Amino acid sequence: MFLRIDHIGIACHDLEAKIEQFTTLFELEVVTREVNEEQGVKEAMLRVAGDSYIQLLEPLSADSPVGKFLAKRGEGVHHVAFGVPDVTDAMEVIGSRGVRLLDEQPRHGSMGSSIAFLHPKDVGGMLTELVQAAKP
Ligand code: V0V
Ligand code: CO
Repeated sequence: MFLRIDHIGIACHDLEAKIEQFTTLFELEVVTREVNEEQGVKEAMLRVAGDSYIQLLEPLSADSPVGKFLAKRGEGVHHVAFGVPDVTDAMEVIGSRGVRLLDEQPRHGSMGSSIAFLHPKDVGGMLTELVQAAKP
């Protein structure tokens, strides 16, 4: 069902400072920087290898998902995203197995992808994202 770990999302207070730290420390390349109003984030994708990334996330507001997470838990791993061939198919199959979907339909994600989230309480406490990459 999964093609790869697409990205690990890390919540932070200051995106530019975290980019500076990660690029220096791990010699990672910044592939994109985007603002996603719907998800309430300013984010950057740093390539680890192939199609696997670290996604650094700064909230646009305190009442966004990442803003609430930071207030409650502080900086750290916010979600894990898996690549899937077809996000709608994956949502249907996983949903039919009793996992709560946080999105009724796919949403716009980083780099033109289509994404959907699964409830962390149904997946071992891990907020899980499904990612269908944009067509090349
Ligand atoms: C909350 N909980 C988490 C969690 N956030 N557990 C693990 N990882 C997280 N990130 C736990 C929380 O501690 C509660 O457990 C329980 O889930 C319910 O949380 P809550 O605080 O009552 O509810 P909210 O309002 O904070 O909502 C949490 C959810 C929300 C996960 C439902 O954040 C959401 O819908 N997220 C999906 C969208 C999102 O995260 N977008 C930002 C990334 P206890 O304390 O009751 O035991 S955008 C992105 O990745 C993009 C654009 C991309 O990849 O392209
Ligand atoms: Co993500």
